Amino acid sequence: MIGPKLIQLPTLSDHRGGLAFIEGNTHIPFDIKRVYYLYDVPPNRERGAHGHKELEQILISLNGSFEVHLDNGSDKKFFLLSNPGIGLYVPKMMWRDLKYFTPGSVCLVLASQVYSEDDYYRNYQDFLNDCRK
Ligand code: T46
Repeated sequence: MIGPKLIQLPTLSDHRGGLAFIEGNTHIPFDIKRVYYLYDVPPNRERGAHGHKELEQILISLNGSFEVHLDNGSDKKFFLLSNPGIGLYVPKMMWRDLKYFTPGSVCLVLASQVYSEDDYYRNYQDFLNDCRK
């Protein structure tokens, strides 16, 4: 199974500023079926606290920074995202907690599936049980 990893996205920069672009199945390992973003996260608030059965995602900090804590049921890793030219690939079967959002930060998410509540583990023990199957 491919683990979580940082992906350097193509970026162009000149005197007018920066531009980054992403093509599904070229720069990231899936077709993009959904895009959403997290913003206006109040200080000390956390997002996530769930896992996904099939969903794969790329998380990008468009502004500010935040931490993404990942847990596959046996190993834990965390990533500080602060660069709009870098995406974090999060594979399926990964519990995630997003925390320490700085004021004004924006988290862009590219997802491999449309939204489905059936794909979520909202209970950590259920997630662990399925990881160990
Ligand atoms: C993830 C992190 C990074 C929808 O109706 N459609 C959507 O596409 C999404 C993402 C959410 N929702 C609904 C489901 C809930 O009623 O919006 C509500 C809040 O969702 P949730 O509490 O899951 O939001 P986060 O920020 O904790 O988690 C989200 C994603 O759900 C999750 O897949 O990896 O962002």
